[in-house]
Amino acid sequence: MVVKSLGNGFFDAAHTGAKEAAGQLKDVEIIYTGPTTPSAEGQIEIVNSLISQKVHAIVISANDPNALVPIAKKAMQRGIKVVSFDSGLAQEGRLMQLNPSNAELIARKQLQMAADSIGGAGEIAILSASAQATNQNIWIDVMKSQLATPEFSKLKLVATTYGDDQSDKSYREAIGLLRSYPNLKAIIAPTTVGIVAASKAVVDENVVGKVFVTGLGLPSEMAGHVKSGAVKEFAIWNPIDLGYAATYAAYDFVKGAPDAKAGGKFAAGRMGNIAIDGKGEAAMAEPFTYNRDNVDKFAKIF
Ligand code: RAM
Repeated sequence: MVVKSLGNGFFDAAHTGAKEAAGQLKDVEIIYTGPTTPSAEGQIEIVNSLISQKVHAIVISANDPNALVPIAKKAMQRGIKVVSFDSGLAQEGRLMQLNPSNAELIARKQLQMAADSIGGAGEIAILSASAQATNQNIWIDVMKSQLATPEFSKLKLVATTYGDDQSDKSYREAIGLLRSYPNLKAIIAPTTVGIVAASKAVVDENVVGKVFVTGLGLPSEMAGHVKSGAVKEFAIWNPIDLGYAATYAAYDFVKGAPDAKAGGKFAAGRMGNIAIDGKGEAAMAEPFTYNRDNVDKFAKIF
């Protein structure tokens, strides 16, 4: 399992799910790895060494949809089954991409939460992960097209910045947004690292109640910020289930399961069968919303 970067609680939770799957499948050993910062170069080096180690499968959340394709192809030529999850590889670089949910739903949910937090109108900014991240860029594109629809026409996107899924850089970017845009009303951070940093910035700049943060976060990392008032609500899918299902998908490819192909399905243990569409993509459940009423309960899980 190659993740965007180490030290990210989201991927630690995915790793927990991968280990659960390995425990059930018995003949699976998980090597959990990733670069220290989310770069394609770092992942290329890691994939190269996994090819030398002759692993059977690589389950990767990619820092760039295209830059990793040549190395992923090299792995597949050597018989290694490459499955991307969370942040996808371009179609030619993998056998399957496991999306947490549908991009449309994820994007709309975040705009809806932002709109609800600020009474439907005002300036908003996006604080994303790294600039090449496949998943965040897809969601941002959908958010931008949704902003043109009547439902969200009173939200004005004034800036999109990148904190690289690093706490310190994300924090600095959030402070920059707050100072550059005095009329800013909401920051949408479609990243679990960014949403924590943006919430802290809102508290430190004394703008709780004036600027609201929302986006995708882990209940365990966000409970305090819901209480501080920096965040009214945020969303996420279950990252444990995502790592679990991705591991099961890779297993079916390694074992040559006849349905493990575009247009087929894979068996995801306790999650049942998951369909793979014609482009080799599969999607899991809808993102779930967290607020003051339920955040503490889920904070114990992920
Ligand atoms: C961060 C990563 C990950 C993304 C979540 C929501 O942890 O960028 O790829 O899916 O946020």
